[in-house]
Amino acid sequence: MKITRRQFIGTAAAVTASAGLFSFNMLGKADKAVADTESKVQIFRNVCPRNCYDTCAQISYVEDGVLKKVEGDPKSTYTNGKLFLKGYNYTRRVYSPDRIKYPMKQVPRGSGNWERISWDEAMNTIAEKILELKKRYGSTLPICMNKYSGNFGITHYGIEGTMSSIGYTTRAVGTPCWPAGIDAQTYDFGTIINNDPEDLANSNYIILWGSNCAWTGIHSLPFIMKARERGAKIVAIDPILTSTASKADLYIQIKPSTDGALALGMAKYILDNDLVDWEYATANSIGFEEWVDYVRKNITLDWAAEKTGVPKDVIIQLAREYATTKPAAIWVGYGMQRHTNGGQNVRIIDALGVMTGNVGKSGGGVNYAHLETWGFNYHAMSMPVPEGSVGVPGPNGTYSDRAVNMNNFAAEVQALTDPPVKMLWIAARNPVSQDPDTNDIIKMFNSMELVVTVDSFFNKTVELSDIVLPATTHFEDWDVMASYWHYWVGINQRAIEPMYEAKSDVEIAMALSKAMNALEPGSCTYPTEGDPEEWVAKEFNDGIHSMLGISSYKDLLDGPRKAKISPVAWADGQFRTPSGKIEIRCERAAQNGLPALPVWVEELKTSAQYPIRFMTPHPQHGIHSQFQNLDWMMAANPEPVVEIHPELAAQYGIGEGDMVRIYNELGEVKIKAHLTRTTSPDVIVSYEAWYKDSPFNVNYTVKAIPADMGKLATGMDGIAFHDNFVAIEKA
Ligand SMILES: Nc1nc2c(c(=O)[nH]1)N[C@H]1C(S)=C(S)[C@@H](COP(=O)(O)OP(=O)(O)OC[C@H]3O[C@@H](n4cnc5c(=O)[nH]c(N)nc54)[C@H](O)[C@@H]3O)O[C@H]1N2
Ligand SMILES: Nc1nc2c(c(=O)[nH]1)N[C@H]1C(S)=C(S)[C@@H](COP(=O)(O)OP(=O)(O)OC[C@H]3O[C@@H](n4cnc5c(=O)[nH]c(N)nc54)[C@H](O)[C@@H]3O)O[C@H]1N2
Ligand SMILES: [Mo]
Repeated sequence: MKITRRQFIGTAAAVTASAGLFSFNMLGKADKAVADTESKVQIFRNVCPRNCYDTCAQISYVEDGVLKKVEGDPKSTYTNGKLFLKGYNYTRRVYSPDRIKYPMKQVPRGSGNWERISWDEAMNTIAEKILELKKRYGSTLPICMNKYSGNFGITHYGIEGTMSSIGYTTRAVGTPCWPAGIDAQTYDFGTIINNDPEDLANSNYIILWGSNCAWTGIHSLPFIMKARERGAKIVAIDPILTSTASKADLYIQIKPSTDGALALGMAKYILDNDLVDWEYATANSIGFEEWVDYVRKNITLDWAAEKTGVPKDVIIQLAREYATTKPAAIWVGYGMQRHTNGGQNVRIIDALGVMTGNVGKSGGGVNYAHLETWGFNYHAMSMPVPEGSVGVPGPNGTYSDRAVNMNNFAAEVQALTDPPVKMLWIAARNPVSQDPDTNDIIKMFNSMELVVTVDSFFNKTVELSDIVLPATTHFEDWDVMASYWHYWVGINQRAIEPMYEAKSDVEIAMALSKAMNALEPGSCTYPTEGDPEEWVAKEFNDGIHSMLGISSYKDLLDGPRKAKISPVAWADGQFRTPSGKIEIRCERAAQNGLPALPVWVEELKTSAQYPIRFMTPHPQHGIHSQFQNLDWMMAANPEPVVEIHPELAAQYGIGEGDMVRIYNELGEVKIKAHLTRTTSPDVIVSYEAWYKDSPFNVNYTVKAIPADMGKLATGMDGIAFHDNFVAIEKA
């Protein structure tokens, strides 16, 4: 479809002009009335609920009940009136002809033979199946939920609540995003806390270490650039010369999974040249001298250069600059911990921050993520199980849910026999696109008696479902959003009525409860009625109110609020570890079978059969399987490619635009080659995404290899997405 410039800016420009009649801080019901009489344009507050660093604060413009335009809310100094590329596509998303409009059933599963059904029929079919499985197996454990990052709104934890309300169930537990890094920082500091990203502007030296924030967290870039304008140097360390790296002063192309070796080489130089902040390190940490002893005895710059592929003089330059330019900040991205030694590499980088006294400083920090603003009630989630429910037996006659690893979902579900999993409830999740080993995921789906998916689009997971339920977008729903990176919290107002027959996940839970209780009273504890706005009100508490300086959730209708907490992580030196200090030597790590110290752990290596590393990081035009399917995104980025270094391509006789077959023992991906020197000759790159009407899916070749950490804080280890080895040939 051809998109004209007029289509793109026409309505938006008109709406801006009329919206300019009233001020941004005059929101709320009265102001909507003003809007109605003067301009017919209503403005609402929204926040993007995607799993993303930026969690953009939005203002939406509605005319005659139609969402005309979405823009960044200038009241958030982080979003600062701008949106990410994806955010400007929301009108296309809300009104996409591809949206799921009604509950539908597909007979047989996978046939494409969809038939519209009523909400009553959908809910009754599902309720009957749940009750039948419960009777057959004596528990609701055969019902398995997989929910993750489609919508991170706080009321969307009502999806977990839906499951609790029917009994003990099987749950996909863990996270594919960040677990190894979370554990690394939990071992070292007691939890994850990053400096306010707006504080990056105060830095004099910034290392973007395995973070492609120009694509995945763009609103941090103005703060980084502000620092640069003041003279700060920006360094990017990445196996790929990314868009982020292209903006840096120094780009270091590192061999994947060797970041710990680079950091150890830097530490060795810093020690040998007496650049250590001994005062900070010895006062605030335990085990520092033991680690120093390890570095002195075991590490050489030649070894670090050989391991990492980074020339020795570059390691020296980086070490000297990082240790002598204060304050210096490191942003540890999630890409670099998606490896079998990823957590350990983060621990080594943490130690580098400690040895140079950069932790607890404005403009400094080893910044990864935080959850300091997430202290909501989780009311929608916290549902009791029905009386008499049976689950996995625990001590003293108690029961619990059954956990399967989200990062090894297909294999773990299929391995369960007592009782087996018979029904899937998938919501805010697209495992057929996003999980490793797509062929095994498909096999697992095919072994189910009933698959129910709640989504807004006919994606690959919906294709393998029996029943699909239409989900609202965040403009059609009430919710509240926090970020795992910046310090702002904002609200989602219902800006437009739910489209077609869409319902929010909480409304679906209420509808299911009604159906179940009608069939068998007491079988589901979820409330059967409730006003969407009230569900949001119930998530707030005094802690959140005082953190945000508000007296009610309604205050957020005036705009998002920034948490009144220190913008500098660990400034008070009160670490949340068992010892209260930074644990360079960490007993908890040792107890969990990991090295006690931040020492080098070997990376996973390619084999003779599969000699090429296939990296599949996060895309610019979408977020996982979302957005790339929309018309504007398809127009901007019509097809996927695999990026291959010309030297590697020459070895296989592959030219620009040739079709390439990428394969290993799990499966294959066929895709067009793009020759580029932005990657190295031993790494090929394709960005994970779902292109509508295309079979492209990188995960056909991706194995469920665990990362080294994650269990401590997230219940399951992370996944080494980037330790993925393949062979290639011209297709
Ligand atoms: N546009 C967009 N934004 C997103 C997302 C999206 O899909 N699209 N996803 C969101 C989510 S869920 C997440 S988890 C975050 C992830 O955000 P990022 O942390 O930026 O994650 P990735 O794209 O996985 O990886 C970042 C970089 O790490 C590099 N990398 C991989 N292995 C190594 C290594 O061994 N060493 C080093 N130094 N670098 C390495 C990759 O080449 C990549 O350029 O972004 C969020 N934001
Ligand atoms: N090869 C490879 N695979 C990866 C990664 C990688 O780097 N490489 N990254 C991994 C990472 S970090 C992540 S976070 C995962 C992401 O994996 P997922 O969590 O599965 O992410 P999405 O593709 O965003 O899919 C979420 C689905 O939720 C739907 N959705 C949106 N809003 C709502 C809502 O309100 N209600 C309901 N019910 N549904 C909604 C969307 O339409 C979409 O279909 O992918 C992982 N997979
Ligand atoms: Mo993620």
